[in-house]
Amino acid sequence: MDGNMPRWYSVDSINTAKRRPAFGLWWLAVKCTWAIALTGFLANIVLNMSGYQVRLTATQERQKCTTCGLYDPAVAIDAPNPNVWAPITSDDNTAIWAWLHDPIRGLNLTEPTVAKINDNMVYSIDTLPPNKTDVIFFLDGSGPKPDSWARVMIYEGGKAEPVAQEYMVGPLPVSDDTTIEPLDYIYNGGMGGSVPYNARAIDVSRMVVLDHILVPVMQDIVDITSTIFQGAAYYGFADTRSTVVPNFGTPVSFDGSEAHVNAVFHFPGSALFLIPIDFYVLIDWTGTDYTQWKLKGFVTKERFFPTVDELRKAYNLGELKQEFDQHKNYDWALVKYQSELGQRPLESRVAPQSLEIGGKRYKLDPKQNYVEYMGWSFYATYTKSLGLMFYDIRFNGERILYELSMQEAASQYGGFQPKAASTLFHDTAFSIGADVFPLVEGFDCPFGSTFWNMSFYDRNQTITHPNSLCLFEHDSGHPLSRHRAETFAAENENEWGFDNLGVVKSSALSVRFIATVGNYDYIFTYEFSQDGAIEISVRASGYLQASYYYKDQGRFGPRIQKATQGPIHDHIITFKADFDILDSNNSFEKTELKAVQQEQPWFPELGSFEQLQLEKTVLAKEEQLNWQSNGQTMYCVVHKNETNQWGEKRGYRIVPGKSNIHLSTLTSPWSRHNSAFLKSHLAVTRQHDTEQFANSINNANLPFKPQHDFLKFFNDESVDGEDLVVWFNLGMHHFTRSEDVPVTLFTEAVSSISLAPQNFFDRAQDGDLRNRRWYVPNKESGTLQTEDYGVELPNCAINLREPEIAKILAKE
Ligand SMILES: *[C@@H]1O[C@H](CO)[C@@H](O)[C@H](O)[C@H]1NC(C)=O
Ligand SMILES: *[C@@H]1O[C@H](CO)[C@@H](O)[C@H](O)[C@H]1NC(C)=O
Ligand SMILES: *[C@@H]1O[C@H](CO)[C@@H](O)[C@H](O)[C@H]1NC(C)=O
Ligand SMILES: *[C@@H]1O[C@H](CO)[C@@H](O)[C@H](O)[C@H]1NC(C)=O
Ligand SMILES: *[C@@H]1O[C@H](CO)[C@@H](O)[C@H](O)[C@H]1NC(C)=O
Ligand SMILES: *[C@@H]1O[C@H](CO)[C@@H](O)[C@H](O)[C@H]1NC(C)=O
Ligand SMILES: [Cu+2]
Repeated sequence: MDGNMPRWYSVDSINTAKRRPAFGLWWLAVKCTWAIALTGFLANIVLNMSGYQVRLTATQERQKCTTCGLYDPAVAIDAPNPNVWAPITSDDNTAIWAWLHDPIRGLNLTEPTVAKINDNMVYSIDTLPPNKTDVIFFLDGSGPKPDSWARVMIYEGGKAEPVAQEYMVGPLPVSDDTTIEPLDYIYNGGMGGSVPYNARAIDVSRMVVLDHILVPVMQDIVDITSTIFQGAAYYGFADTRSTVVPNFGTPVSFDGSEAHVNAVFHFPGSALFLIPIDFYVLIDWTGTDYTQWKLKGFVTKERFFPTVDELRKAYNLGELKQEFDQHKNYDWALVKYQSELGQRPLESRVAPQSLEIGGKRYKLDPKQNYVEYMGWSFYATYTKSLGLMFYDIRFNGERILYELSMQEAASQYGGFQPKAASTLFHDTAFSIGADVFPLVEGFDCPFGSTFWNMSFYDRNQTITHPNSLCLFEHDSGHPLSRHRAETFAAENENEWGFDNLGVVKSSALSVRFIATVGNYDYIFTYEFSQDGAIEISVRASGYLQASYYYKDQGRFGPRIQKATQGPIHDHIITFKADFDILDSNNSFEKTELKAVQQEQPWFPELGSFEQLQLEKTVLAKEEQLNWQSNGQTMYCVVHKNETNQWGEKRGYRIVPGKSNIHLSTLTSPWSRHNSAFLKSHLAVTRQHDTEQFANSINNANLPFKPQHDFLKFFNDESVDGEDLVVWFNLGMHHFTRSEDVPVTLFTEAVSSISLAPQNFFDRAQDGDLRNRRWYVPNKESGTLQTEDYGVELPNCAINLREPEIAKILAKE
């Protein structure tokens, strides 16, 4: 029978159909075992068992045994356009490196491996996305392919007034036409692409030079630290006599005119974040002359000691004795099986899996990072600072989003001590996009997922992170839709007691990566559903940036180990959704569900009574918005005048999911003016090529005088019938708990949001899916008819393969 035709059969044949796969699976299981030993021996086997005849050839046999289709590669396609957002190539990077270092450029660069802080050196090379204005013309066929450009950060420590200066270099590939100019247009803080050197993003070399002051200070008091803190001694970052490791947060400056650092010490090793000691050193490291750097003081036992003398005096008086010893071993803090915790019944069986047993149902152009799936199409790319980004997201060829990208992953901590109290991380400053590593097949992503590499550049070297991005289609865990219909018509009454039953399978394509930024593992998942919705979720696992435990500081978080407190903190992850519902003539509709007093003439006895009613307003100007309490306002991006078949404006709704929050602190000095994008649930702005990013990687150290100020986006421009960008925040108020030990659990540390069609289509996007069942009683025969629409249930064995991580890592 033609697979496209509905297939009808009776209850009897359903039962048969049910038994057959069961038998088939048993048979194949046996065959697969044999196949290993007897390959080639199995031609034309004819088996007759329980009245069923099974005839398979050896080839069919092996296919079914080994793959079930789940390891088959996705169908290859050619993207309709080149990926104009693609990362700059490895060759481009090497050429840019050589070009910049050519003395002709006059940049006076020193190799980073030997550069001192008062030299000029290239700090990073990343991709500068093309302007949307240019790309739209190209996609519409009315403009040329936009040029490719790089953004280059140069630390100019050798200048009289040292700065970190960002440049744009292009067009690429490098040629005689290639130019270098300050990258100013994406920043609105008044200093363009240049920030004071004190505020430059922290890199390892800056931490190493900190030793110029930290080591003498710590050597001076080694008798104190080793006595008070279980042998703690610090002789330098790379000195094997060191028994503790310094750790510090950002910001390290307020406005670039000074630089400071608040270091805390931890016992070393992979779980160091959970085993801090109660010892802090505050340092002023303003400028590039480290002989001028100064000790600001020490903190321990909730007391501040501005000088070594004062610390020593308290020590001699016996006032520094610690109540709790910190763990020095950390076996208990590792993410491995802890046999002393016992075993749960049946847990040694393999866990359920989501597997693409029918073969992959998405198509890929891996060269262009282009994807098609169930009506969806989009391009993917990534940058070192922001990670994965999506462009030109369409459904059935109609554009919904021009861009969907993460803009910042921030966290801010609390505590009565100098480290937690002063920490606001902007993780893009730590190249969150490049903190990606091979995913574990079967655990991070399902067995049989498609894995892509991501590559970044360190100087003129290409660092490839193999298998650091995965794509997979998975079961949604619930049907997409279903209904069991009562008869509701006398003539249709039947002995089955219902009229019909329909149920539709739900699945989605997820694109996922994990960024391990020091202590934390963030898992980002973008899920494209068959109904036209996109869900974006972020989960966090990994170690807390824990604090030392103080008995009287319960207000900053619970005790989670003998000498460790889980400090309260917020995680806020900002996203950009540049909607183009069909084109760029869009509006932002707020639909409020109001309880109103109404009279209706047919209920005279009620007089005025309370009723539900929609109150629709169109956002006139750029604005930062919060979710209304009780979810009573719906936010939609709609086309200004295109309507669906029913005359309703076509649009997409922004549907809050789990933990849609904003930063709790609104005036904290550490996040004063550089974090406005963290401080509302949502924001709507007019798209500008000059407002491409919510943040800048140098902003973290400029809370009082930002390089880029998101608040300045809101300058009363109309957003009605314009090209709109919606910025939204995911996040977690991390109410730390004992269960954050050893690491935070993805199940609870999760935030999500959906973008879902709202009158975009004329009806639900489930009618054309054949992975469904339809049951109808047949009145004449009295049987229940089943329709399966010809989608065959696979009759194959599943041989899962152990992930070959060692092999993947060896290549790295
Ligand atoms: C080049 O930089 C070095 C420091 O790395 C500095 O001493 C020198 O004066 C600079 N040369 C010029 C021409 O600026
Ligand atoms: C983007 O547009 C701005 C003007 O708004 C221009 O200065 C800049 O060079 C353009 N960037 C690229 C990569 O073409
Ligand atoms: C990278 O740069 C170093 C020093 O500048 C040079 O020795 C090396 O050959 C370069 N490597 C490549 C791949 O260009
Ligand atoms: C991914 O990276 C690995 C290791 O560097 C390499 O062997 C493989 O060819 C890469 N895959 C693609 C598609 O580039
Ligand atoms: C957007 O649509 C409105 C309503 O039809 C129309 O008046 C306006 O010209 C359109 N704007 C653009 C930029 O196409
Ligand atoms: C929407 O407005 C644009 C610009 O005025 C016009 O070209 C288009 O035909 C309009 N569409 C509808 C359905 O009215
Ligand atoms: Cu957290």
